[in-house]
Amino acid sequence: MKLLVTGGAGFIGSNFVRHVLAAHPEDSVVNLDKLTYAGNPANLEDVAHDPRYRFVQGDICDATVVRDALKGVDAVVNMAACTHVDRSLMEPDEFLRTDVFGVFTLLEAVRELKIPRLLHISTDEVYGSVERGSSRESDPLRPSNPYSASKAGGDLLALAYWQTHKTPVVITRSSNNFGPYQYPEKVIPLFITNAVDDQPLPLYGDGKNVRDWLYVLDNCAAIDLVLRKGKEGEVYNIGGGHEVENIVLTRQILKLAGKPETLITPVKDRPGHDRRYSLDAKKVQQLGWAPRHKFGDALATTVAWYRAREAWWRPLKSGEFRAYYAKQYGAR
Ligand code: NAD
Ligand code: TDX
Repeated sequence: MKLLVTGGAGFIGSNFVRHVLAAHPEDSVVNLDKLTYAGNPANLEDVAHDPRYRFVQGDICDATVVRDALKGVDAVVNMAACTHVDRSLMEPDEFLRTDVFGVFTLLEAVRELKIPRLLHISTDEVYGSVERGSSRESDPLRPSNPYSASKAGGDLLALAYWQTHKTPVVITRSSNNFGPYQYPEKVIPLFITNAVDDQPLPLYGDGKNVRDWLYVLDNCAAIDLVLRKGKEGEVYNIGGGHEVENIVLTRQILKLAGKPETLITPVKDRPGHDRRYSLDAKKVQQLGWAPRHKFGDALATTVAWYRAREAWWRPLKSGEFRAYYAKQYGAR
C-alpha cells in the first residue's frame, strides 16, 4: 500500500510513519507536513534515507500541493492539525484554517481523485467534558474550546462527505497520547523536562482534571488496524483505559524523575478547562485491538527517553516557547 501521511513530522505522525515502515515491508509512505513549530524533521531522521519514505513540505490547505501529493496513493492518514488547547485560546485562526479548511481540502481532493480511503484522526475532546460514564461513538459532539470545536468541525465534515458523496472516510477519536517525540508543551513532556531542570511544574486549577492516557505506540497500532480493517463511514474511539487525575500523574512523573513534590506549583486554571475525558473503546477492541503497554512501564520509558534525549528537546524549550507561556500563565 502507498500511504500519504499528513502531519507525519509531528508527535503521533512520526511514530506512525516509523510503525508502518517497520510493520509493513511492502508499504511506502509520503509524508506531507508544513513544518510548523510542532513539526520536526529530526523526529524521522532514522528513516529519512529509507527508499520507501519521501518527505514533502507543504500545507494541507493548499489544494494544488495536496493533489500532487495524492498521485498514486492508496490511502491517506490525516494527522496534520494544530493541536495544543492553550494555543487555540490565544491564536484560534490557524486552528480553524488547518483543522477545518485543511480537512475540507483533503476531502475534496480525495473525492475528485477517487482515492480509496481517507483515515481522519480526530480526538476524544470533540465529545467535550464527560462527568460520568464514557463517550461512545454515537454520542453527540459538545466541544468546549477552539481546538476541540475546530476538530469537531473537521470530524463532522468528513462524516458529511461520507453521507453525501460516499467519500471513503474512516475516523479515529483517541484519548491523550504520550511517549517519545511529543513536543514539550503538552503536560507529560513539559513536566518531565521541567523536572529535569528543577523548574516548577505548573498544575492548572485544583489538579483534579482527569485524562485517559494512551501510549503512542498503542495508538499507532490501533490507527493501522482501523486503516486496514475499519468500515467506511464509521468512527472508532481509541481509549487507553488508564484514567488519572493530573495531580496523581504529576506525582508519578516526579517520582520517576527522582525530583521532589515541592516542584508542583498550582497556577490559574485553563479557561474552559474540560474536567474529564473518558472513551468507551469496545468498538475498536472488537476489531482486534487492545493496548499492549502498561501505563506505569510506558511512563517510565517516556521519562527515560526524555532524560536521554536532551539534545532533541532543549532547543524546543527556548525563545518563542518561554515567551508564549509567560504571556498565558506567567513565567516558568
Ligand atoms: P503535533 O502538534 O505534534 O503535530 C502536528 C503536525 O501537523 C506537525 O508536524 C505540524 O507541522 C503539522 N501541521 C500543522 N498544520 C499543518 C498544515 N496546515 N499542513 C500540513 N501540516 C501541518 O500533533 P500530534 O499530537 O501528533 O497530533 C496528531 C493528530 O492526532 C492531530 O490531528 C490531533 O488532533 C490528534 N490527536 C492527538 C492527541 C494527542 O494526545 N496528542 C490525542 C487525540 C488526537
Ligand atoms: O502546563 C500544564 N499544566 C496542566 O495542568 C499543561 C500544558 C496542562 N495541564 C493539564 C491540562 C489538562 O487537564 O494537563 C492536562 C493535559 O493537558 P495537555 O497536555 O495540554 O492535553 P489536553 O488539553 O488534554 O489535550 C490533548 O489531548 C487531546 C492534546 O493536546 C490534544 O491534541 C488531543 O486532541
